[in-house]
Amino acid sequence: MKNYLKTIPKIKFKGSKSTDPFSFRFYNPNEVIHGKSMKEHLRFAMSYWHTLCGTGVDMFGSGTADKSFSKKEGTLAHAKAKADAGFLLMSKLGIGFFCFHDVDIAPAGETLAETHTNLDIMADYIKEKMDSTGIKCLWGTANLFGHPRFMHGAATAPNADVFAYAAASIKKAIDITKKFDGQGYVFWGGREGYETLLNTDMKLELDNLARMMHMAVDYKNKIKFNGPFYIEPKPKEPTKHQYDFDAASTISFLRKYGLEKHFKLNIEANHATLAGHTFEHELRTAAINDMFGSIDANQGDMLLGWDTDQFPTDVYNAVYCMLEVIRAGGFTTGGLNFDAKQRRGSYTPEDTVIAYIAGMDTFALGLKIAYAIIDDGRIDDFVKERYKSYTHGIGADIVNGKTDLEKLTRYALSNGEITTNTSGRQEMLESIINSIMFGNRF
Ligand code: XUL
Ligand code: CO
Repeated sequence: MKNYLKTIPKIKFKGSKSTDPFSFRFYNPNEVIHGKSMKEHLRFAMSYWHTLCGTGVDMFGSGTADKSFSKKEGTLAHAKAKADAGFLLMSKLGIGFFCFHDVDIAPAGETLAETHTNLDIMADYIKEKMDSTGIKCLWGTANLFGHPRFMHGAATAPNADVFAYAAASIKKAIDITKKFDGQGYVFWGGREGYETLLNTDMKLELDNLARMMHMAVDYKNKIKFNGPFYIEPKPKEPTKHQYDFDAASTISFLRKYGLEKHFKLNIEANHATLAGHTFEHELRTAAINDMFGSIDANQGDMLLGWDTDQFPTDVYNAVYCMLEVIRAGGFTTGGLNFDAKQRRGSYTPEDTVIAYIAGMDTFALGLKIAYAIIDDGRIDDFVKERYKSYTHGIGADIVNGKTDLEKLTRYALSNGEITTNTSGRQEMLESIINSIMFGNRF
């Protein structure tokens, strides 16, 4: 640990012409954009798991990155060294938040009681670091998918003892998140899904998932944990069919079981594309249902069918994402958590810093360009104009609930055939985006 990031300076904004790999080119934390600093708009968070625990292990080979921080893995000394490394990294990058799973921060014990003791020791240790640095917790969660006990699921496991174990883990993770004054708490149903209906009682599994969520809501209210609960949709991986498939199916689940008031969504870019949606589609779906909460910022690889969790460097995606965030009113309790890992071959601590800089610069561009698009006004004006038939006449009657099928039939009969429709002008709109993005450059 003592040499970790020793040669890396505190990362500063040096402007777009900077060739220093250890500088921000676009992210200028204190620059005010539309009344708020970039730091306040973007609310970046470090993912504890990828950054401090992930070594790059895959099914073809062992890890390439050393995350021992000079300590024996699986010990409390190692857990403390990871925390030291994480807070040093966040301080160097000026990242204000972190996100964690229970298993990321403390080693598992021989028993559940011992695991809880380890978690308490590490929660005290991390809390001190938070207090001395001012770094906050964006959200916490329980890992209910990694250990073999969760092979058939957690809240949706066929074994009630597993359900109870998962409940104990959720309770403990909420307790720790509250101790950290976390801004929210995430449920990602890692193994809440199934492989085949031949062995699955889907109705009981979904009912049980809802029972667990209701118990969590009751507990949250009991201990006065103020942050929202988030569900993070994902369509597949690790299970073939995950119950929280995408934003729409998650919202439908929440509504069916009367949970919608207690939850918002944590939308992850790579999960959206795995579901066959764009990132912005998922964000819009959350927002129009009053469930926009937080974001796991990363990107997938369109040629690969799994969750590659790459650091986001695609500026178009960041622009379309930030347009949705701004239109949803910006982040309140949420933020941009880099649920992202550097590639297996980019294995050094310097690569971690460079990867975060790349992601932060990409979202700084996304923020600035999204506001430029809004200020330009052509896109919003076009959409407004496209739907103007609903602002008067029969359209206004439809919107205001003043029509029925018979009235509309009389209208359609008297109106005659529809011979023209206005153009959707997709290519024009796409080239407006390009001209806003690159117009000043050439
Ligand atoms: C998995 C994933 C998780 C959640 C938290 O794809 O995104 O890391 O963000 O459990
Ligand atoms: Co995630």
